[in-house]
Amino acid sequence: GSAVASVNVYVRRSNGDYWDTASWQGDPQPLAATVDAAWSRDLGTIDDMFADGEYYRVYTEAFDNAANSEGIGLKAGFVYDVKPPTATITYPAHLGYISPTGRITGGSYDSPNGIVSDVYVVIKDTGTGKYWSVAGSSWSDTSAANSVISSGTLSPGATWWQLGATPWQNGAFYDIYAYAQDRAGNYQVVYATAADIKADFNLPSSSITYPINGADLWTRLNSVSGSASDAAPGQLTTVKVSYLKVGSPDYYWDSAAMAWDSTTEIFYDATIDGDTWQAAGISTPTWVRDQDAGIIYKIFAKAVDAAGNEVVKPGSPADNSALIQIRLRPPFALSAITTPDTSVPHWRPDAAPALAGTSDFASTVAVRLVDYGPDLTEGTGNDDSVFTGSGWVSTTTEPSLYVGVSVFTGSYDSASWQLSVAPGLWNGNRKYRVRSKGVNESFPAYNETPGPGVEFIIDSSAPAVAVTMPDRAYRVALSTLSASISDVSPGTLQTTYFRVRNVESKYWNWQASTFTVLSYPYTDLAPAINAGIASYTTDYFLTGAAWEADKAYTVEFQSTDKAGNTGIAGEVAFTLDIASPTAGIAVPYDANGGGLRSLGSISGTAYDAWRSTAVEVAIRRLTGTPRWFGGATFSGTGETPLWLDVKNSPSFLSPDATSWIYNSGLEGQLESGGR
Ligand SMILES: [Ca+2]
Ligand SMILES: [Ca+2]
Ligand SMILES: [Ca+2]
Ligand SMILES: [Ca+2]
Repeated sequence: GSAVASVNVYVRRSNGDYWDTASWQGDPQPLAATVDAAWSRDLGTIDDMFADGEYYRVYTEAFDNAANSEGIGLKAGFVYDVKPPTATITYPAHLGYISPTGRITGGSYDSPNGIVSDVYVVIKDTGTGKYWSVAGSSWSDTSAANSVISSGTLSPGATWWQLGATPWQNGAFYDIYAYAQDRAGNYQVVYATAADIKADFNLPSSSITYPINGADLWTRLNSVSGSASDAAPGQLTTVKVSYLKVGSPDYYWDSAAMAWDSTTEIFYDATIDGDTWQAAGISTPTWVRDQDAGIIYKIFAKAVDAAGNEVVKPGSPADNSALIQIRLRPPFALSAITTPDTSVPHWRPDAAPALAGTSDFASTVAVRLVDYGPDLTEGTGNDDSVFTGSGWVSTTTEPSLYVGVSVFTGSYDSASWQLSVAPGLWNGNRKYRVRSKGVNESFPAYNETPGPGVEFIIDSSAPAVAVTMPDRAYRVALSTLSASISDVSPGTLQTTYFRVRNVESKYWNWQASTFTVLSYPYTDLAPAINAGIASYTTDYFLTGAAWEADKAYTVEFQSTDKAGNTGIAGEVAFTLDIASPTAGIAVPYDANGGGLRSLGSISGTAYDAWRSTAVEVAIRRLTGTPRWFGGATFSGTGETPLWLDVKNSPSFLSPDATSWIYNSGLEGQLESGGR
């Protein structure tokens, strides 16, 4: 073809707009280039004509002298990048530690569509003030920026990097800086810094102190503990523990599977406290210990320091080392009783709970339940009996009988049990002892030796109670409430009270000192109990201030024993008869003052607001020396009447003493003409 005569240049941004030397336009904008050996075109100098990170394309169209076009072709593309990239240091940590083989590692980033081209790392020994030069493989007085491209790795996406150099000296301190460069040549201005990095080449140490190496254990093993440390300036960070069950083959404990099934070693973090550590709970395995000869386990506790140095696993177990070996045998079965508790509870036979407890390392639990017999004393009287599950037999016949529990739930490692006794099988008013024995049915040699057990009482009868004061329906005073009270041994009284109710159904309230509505505990009058007598008094009773004349009251009394049996006394009503009764004489009646020819009896009436209980008469002869009739003769001298009770036969007193007749040999003692 012929020579190029002219060239048009097109500059297009990512949204399809074209640059016209002053602004972006939607339509193609041919910009005529200067054509020489090469072409060129000034695009104008407008601020912000390019956006950071945006991709631009350059097209050209050339024409020859005949104005033939070669067509528009994409000739170039570029990212306009004016923002610096960034790098960060992820290892070693700021103020942290580095191990002998530790390599400085970090991340890098440039805002799209920029790309990080390299990361430079400066390593300063703060003790000597010198800088490490990877290229020179030496420490120098001048700062050296070491390229990860030259010596290290930059990931394909330029987002991760690592410097290959490890110029560390044990015990030295370093400051490390890193900065990134992008492909447009922009540099990170503010360097990433990891300062005061301590080089720690010294391995930490750890040892297992419990259990001790070579231990042969029948007991539970809930935790492993030991000590660990790291020499300054190093710092202990973790203690990792692995567990190996020796067998054919050996397996490591795998807590994810909750099984001894791993052929690779798996570590669990212990809890560190100063120079000691403990592995417990989730960080300890579920020990298998189902062989009489025991099972061998190896435990390795590996301390790790902040620089990542780790304890090297010893070749064989040794005392006070990081690797021990122990033998775990089946533990002795163990049981406990939770019901009854140790307070010697009292239960009613119909309300007695099931005997209950727990067990460890037991396939079941057996129980010995002994009734002390009527003498209420264990081991005496030849009257003790032991529960068979359906009844009772003499302990002499069955000196070591244990019965199986009725409920056993849980596992060999941890279970709960119950023994239910039907209410009708209990012997009432007796004292009992229950003992439990954890049983390992596979290895009876590991059965529990039972402990002393726990006592309790079955109380089948309510307290016997009866009100003894007030003792009759009418009283001129009531200073004290009394009742008889008893409970059959070994029952024990627990809550006993009187209540006094008035006709308005209100109760004597010891706090308010008046009658109120029922108000616990103030209307319960707790008596003193002594030798089977319950008595209660208060100043208001003693003075009578509590009582209103001629009013009726009812006394209630009850007592509940420790087992909850309640005895309720019959209610006793009484009336305070404080006003005096009146009595009238109907016979003798000397209507005209002329005297009487005979007087076989004296009779009359009596009246009281409430019922009277007695009438007494006194008869005095006024002629001669005045004398009172004594029942047989006029024998009483002096002024004090001789009162004669009308009730004495052959006299007559009506019910409620409203009418009466005194007839007791008076006739023969009356003198004619006498008065
Ligand atoms: Ca950039
Ligand atoms: Ca160390
Ligand atoms: Ca006994
Ligand atoms: Ca009782």
